[in-house]
Amino acid sequence: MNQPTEPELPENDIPESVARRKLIKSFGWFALASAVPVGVYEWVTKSAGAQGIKRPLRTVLNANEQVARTYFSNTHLVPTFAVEDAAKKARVNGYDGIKSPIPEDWKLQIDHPSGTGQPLMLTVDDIKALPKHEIVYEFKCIEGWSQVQHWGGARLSDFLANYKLGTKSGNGPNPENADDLYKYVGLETPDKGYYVGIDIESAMHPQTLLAYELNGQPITAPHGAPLRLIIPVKYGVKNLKRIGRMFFSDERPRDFWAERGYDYYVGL
Ligand SMILES: Nc1nc2c(c(=O)[nH]1)N[C@H]1C(S)=C(S)[C@@H](COP(=O)(O)O)O[C@H]1N2
Ligand SMILES: [Mo]
Repeated sequence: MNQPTEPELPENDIPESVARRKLIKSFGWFALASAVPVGVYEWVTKSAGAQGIKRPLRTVLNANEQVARTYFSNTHLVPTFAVEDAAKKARVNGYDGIKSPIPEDWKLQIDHPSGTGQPLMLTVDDIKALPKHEIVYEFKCIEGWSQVQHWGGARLSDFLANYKLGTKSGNGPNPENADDLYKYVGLETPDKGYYVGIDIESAMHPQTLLAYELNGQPITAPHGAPLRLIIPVKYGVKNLKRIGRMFFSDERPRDFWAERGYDYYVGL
């Protein structure tokens, strides 16, 4: 896509081989995806941290697992890879909303759906207190490149369950009452320079993460520190870096690339 000129940040692109580009162009993603073994649901069961969780949280998360399963069967999981298959240096792309330094007082702001009451203000440690999940998968950009990358963070669905978010009742997602969920999650950078809207089903997908780690290390600024969205069922554009604010709505939230002519859902 026609990106504006991007500032040179230290951790920039690894040049991609011409052959790979051609392969992608001629066969599409299917060729790439089918060439590799599929580790279905492995990341769910093998993720670190999920077991040693305190009981009340565990209960909430079990209920949440059911919500995710109501929406998605295993066949809808994206293929996963071995950690060794991940690129040692992940490619960087897109600096909208992250050109200025990370705000020193950064917090994740969650608006109350009702529009009343104080927003929730959370730290990265709050996110790290949730079970950690890791995923190694093929990150895909609509510009025509892809890369196997290794991300770590909390499931967005666990986050919503734990903080009772995303519902009209304020009760947290309930498998018996899927209508209670708002239709969309909106995300934007602290400076509002980049923003996306995500359908709630994709947000609740078990592979969707609030990510704070890349290759086992804290995410660097160009990759979206301190916290970004990793949503493997969507193309790169929806994987917003440096989340500042999150909100819920039945109306489609504004979306940076949708406003510039791309499909709103950009699902895989
Ligand atoms: N804040 C912000 N997030 C963003 C973008 C951006 O320009 N600004 N670009 C998107 C696009 S098009 C892609 S492909 C991915 C790239 O993520 P990466 O730089 O970690 O590879 O970030 C997405 N998230
Ligand atoms: Mo992208």
